[in-house]
Formats: sequence, C-alpha cells, structure tokens
Amino acid sequence: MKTLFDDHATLDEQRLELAEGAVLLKAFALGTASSLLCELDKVTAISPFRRMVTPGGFEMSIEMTNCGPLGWITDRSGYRYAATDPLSNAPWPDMPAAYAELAKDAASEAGYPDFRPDACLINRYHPSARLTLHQDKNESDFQSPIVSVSLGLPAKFLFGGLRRSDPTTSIRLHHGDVAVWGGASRLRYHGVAPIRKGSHELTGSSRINLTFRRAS
Ligand code: MD3
Ligand code: FE
Repeated sequence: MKTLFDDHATLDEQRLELAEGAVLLKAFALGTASSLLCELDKVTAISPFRRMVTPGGFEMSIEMTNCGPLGWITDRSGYRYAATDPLSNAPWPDMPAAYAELAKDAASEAGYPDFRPDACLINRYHPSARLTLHQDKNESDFQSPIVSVSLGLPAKFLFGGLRRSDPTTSIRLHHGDVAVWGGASRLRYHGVAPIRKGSHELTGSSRINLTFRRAS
C-alpha cells in the first residue's frame, strides 16, 4: 500500500549531478531508513559485522558484512566476491526485498533502468574509522552502476578521477542520502574521511553505508 509518507517528494528530496554518470539523490532513503535498519538487524544476526584484513595484513578500521548472492571480502589472499560468509561457510543472508527495491528505484531515478544487484556490501563506521581512496573494480560488470545508501552519522565523502593522483572533491553525505555511480564515474577513485563523534537517533554512535553492486 502506498501512503502519503511513501511519496519521496514530501521528504525534501533533491537530485544533484556530481559528475558525468554520478547522481546524488538527497534524502531519497529517508522514508525507508528505519525499515532498512530493522532488516539490517536480521542480516547481522546471521552474518555479524567483522573487521576484515587487507592483503597487506592490516585490519580495516570499518566493520563489514554482506547480504545477497555474493559478498565482498578481503583477507591475506586478496580482495574478491564470495558466495559464502567465511565466518560460517554458509551463504550470505538473502538480500531483503526492500533493499533490492530501493537500489533499483534509485538507479532508475539516476538514469540506469533495470538495475538488479547481486551483492550488497554493508559498512559500519565508528568515530575515526575511514576508508582510504580506492576504486571498486572487483566486479565483473562495470556497465552496471553502484548504488550507495548512507544511514546514521554524516560523513565527508571524497571522490577523485580515474587516477589516484587526480584532484578530489569532497561532499557531505547525510542520513538518507543515496548516491549512484555509473557510466564515466563507475571507476572513479573515492574514499571516506575519518568519521567524527556524534549521536544519531537511529544508529547511535555509528554510520552505516549500504553499497549495491552487480558483481557477476
Ligand atoms: C564512486 N563505500 O564500500 S559509498 C565501498 O561510504 C565504499 O562506505 C563508501 O566506497 C562508504 O566500496 C562510499 C559511495 C561510493 C561507492 C562506490 C563507488 C562511491 C563510488 C564506486 C565508484 C565511484
Ligand atoms: Fe568503494
């Protein structure tokens, strides 16, 4: 059933072109945020957040888990997608229908119809956690966009060009913001500056980011 509160236009949304192929949908997930977080509790009851290790042997400062057919992992042997959670050797939890629907709707709004993600990487940041500048290139499909949903504490998000040395632009991502990175922006370098201490009514002292991908 659709109610007045499902209407994105009532929630102060704004559509911003960040770069060629990259669109920021401010507040796009504001109306569904609390149900997304409720679904997150079900996912983490099966596959809990954990700090993964990079191939170089460093523990990442952010905690991660996944849902959907494929999940992004890193360990001493490298970065890759896997069909099972290495903690349990069981399949990752199913992608909640509300997640797949939100990702599809956001991609469509940004000009990428028929987005069917097969992986959702979930990052949790506590104060001082960060993500250094990187490209997302472990997916075999660069035609599909990546859709990212920010929840909880705000973040200073950095995006650059196609080379690590290209200059970066920074934007602030807030609770409910959705960004879609496709086309010429799909392989841009990007990262997240250290999260500052704070408190959010739905996530407490953390920031959660969902990234939807077509990995296979
Ligand atoms: C630009 N996550 O999980 S989301 C990641 O906020 C990741 O947790 C960040 O980068 C986070 O890999 C940023 C925004 C984002 C995601 C993918 C992109 C921006 C992107 C891919 C290409 C270009
Ligand atoms: Fe990334």
